[in-house]
Amino acid sequence: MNSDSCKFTKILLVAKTGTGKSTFGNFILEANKFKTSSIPNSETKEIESYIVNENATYKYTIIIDTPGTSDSYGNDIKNIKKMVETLEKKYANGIKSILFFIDYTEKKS
Ligand SMILES: Nc1nc2c(ncn2[C@@H]2O[C@H](COP(=O)(O)OP(=O)(O)O)[C@@H](O)[C@H]2O)c(=O)[nH]1
Ligand SMILES: [Mg+2]
Repeated sequence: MNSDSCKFTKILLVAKTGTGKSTFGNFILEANKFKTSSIPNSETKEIESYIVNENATYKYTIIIDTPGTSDSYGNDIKNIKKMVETLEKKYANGIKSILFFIDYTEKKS
């Protein structure tokens, strides 16, 4: 990876709602930018992104929080389609990394 691509690294956070995507984003940003929720609904409705180390000359990262999958309102397909469209439009030069979150404490039925 050259220094230019480092400068624009983007991390996409993907997971079921309530798994901690927004919390993790805030942790990395060291700021409460993403709204979090303790109740199991879908807090993140739109794709949101913020820049880490905004004032640094090199290696800033845009971290992107997405609407959850297994949405509590049953909007998965709609959300995913919208997410892909928005990613193509807004982040056309590519996402460098995707982080998938899994709640390993959740009971499997
Ligand atoms: N115990 C615990 N709770 C967490 C952790 N990360 C997030 N949470 C809580 O889980 C809930 C959902 O988190 P949120 O970031 O809104 O999830 P999102 O829907 O994936 O964006 C919130 O009440 C958080 O405080 C974690 O690592 N441990
Ligand atoms: Mg969220």
